[in-house]
Amino acid sequence: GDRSKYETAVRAPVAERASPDAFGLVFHVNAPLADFYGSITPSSLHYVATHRGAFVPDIDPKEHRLMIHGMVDRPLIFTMDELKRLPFVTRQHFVECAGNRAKPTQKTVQETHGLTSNAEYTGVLLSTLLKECGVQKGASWIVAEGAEEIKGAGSIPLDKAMDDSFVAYGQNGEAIRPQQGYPLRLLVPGFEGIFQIKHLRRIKVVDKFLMNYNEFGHLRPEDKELALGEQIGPKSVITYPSAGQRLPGKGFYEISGLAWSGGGAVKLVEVSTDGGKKWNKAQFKGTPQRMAHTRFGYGWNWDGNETQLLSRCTDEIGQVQPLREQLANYWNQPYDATFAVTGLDNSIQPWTIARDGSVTNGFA
Ligand SMILES: Nc1nc2c(c(=O)[nH]1)N[C@H]1C(S)=C(S)[C@@H](COP(=O)(O)O)O[C@H]1N2
Ligand SMILES: [Mo]
Repeated sequence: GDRSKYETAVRAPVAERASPDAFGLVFHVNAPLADFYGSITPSSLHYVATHRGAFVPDIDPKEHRLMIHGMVDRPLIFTMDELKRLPFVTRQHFVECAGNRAKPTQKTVQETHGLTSNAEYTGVLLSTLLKECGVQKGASWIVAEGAEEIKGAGSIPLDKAMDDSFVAYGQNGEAIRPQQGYPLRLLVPGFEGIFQIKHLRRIKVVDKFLMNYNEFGHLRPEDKELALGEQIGPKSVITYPSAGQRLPGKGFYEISGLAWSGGGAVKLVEVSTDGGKKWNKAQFKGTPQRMAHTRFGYGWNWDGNETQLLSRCTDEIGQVQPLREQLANYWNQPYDATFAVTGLDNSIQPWTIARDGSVTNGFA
């Protein structure tokens, strides 16, 4: 059934562009992270991102095909029914757009971090399909393509395709919804959102990195560096309390938030309630999954004074979420209010708590 009429959380278009616009095009739409419990994003509230405002295609699953060709011994075309006969996996993964970055002007966690969501997906490992086709010696990359007029093709290293990538037809227990790629989407766990190709219809196996639609921001000198640059770094954000909310008074609050990393499972989340002087170990609510959001909590007694709340994620390969100052330092830029993060922004988000309990963006 429908949710209670008292529950009003909705997705909201990014500030830069109305959605749908005058032509009915849907651009990037943020998920209301502050209204989520646990770690699964309900499908109806999953963020949506499209290439240049692509229309969501109306695809009849009976007509849909996935073609695998290129450097393979047996090029194959799969129907949806054929895919569903094969061994499947069910795994939780996050998707995050490279455009998910906090700016000083943003007023809620939906605006600062709403271009990520997490769901349980069901589908067939790409390795199962690729082995069926017989990948030829010398192959090193795949190109994957969606079915809309803007195909959004992307190059993915063959090692990643053979490791944990899969083609998903299920999301949160039902068929993937049209905005998320019905009837079939590619999941490349931990890579930035643009590689999670929706409405997947074609995979070509090739022997070098190829320039595609998706590669406009990924020109790097060397294959390995290029592939690693597409992996989301360790990241976390406190969703309660977060900007736009107001604490009714001093006393106990369980701080709650989400942590994730493209490098694997979250190993540690620390919370600071004094602007970063002391870091305290947060508690996981459930077992952290690889490349998936993990819900964390930390019990806090607010004394009623002004302070800042921060969270910091460390993943299983030892990567630590940086402060914005550290990112500026890394990119050799001065750190001030005008600093905009180069590349993917996984910096620590500060929330300022005022004496009246109001919570605001610490970058403001
Ligand atoms: N076919 C297709 N795949 C696509 C896109 C698209 O517009 N078309 N958008 C990409 C972008 S930019 C992102 S961030 C993710 C967003 O996934 P979501 O809309 O399910 O959140 O899908 C990627 N895959
Ligand atoms: Mo994106």
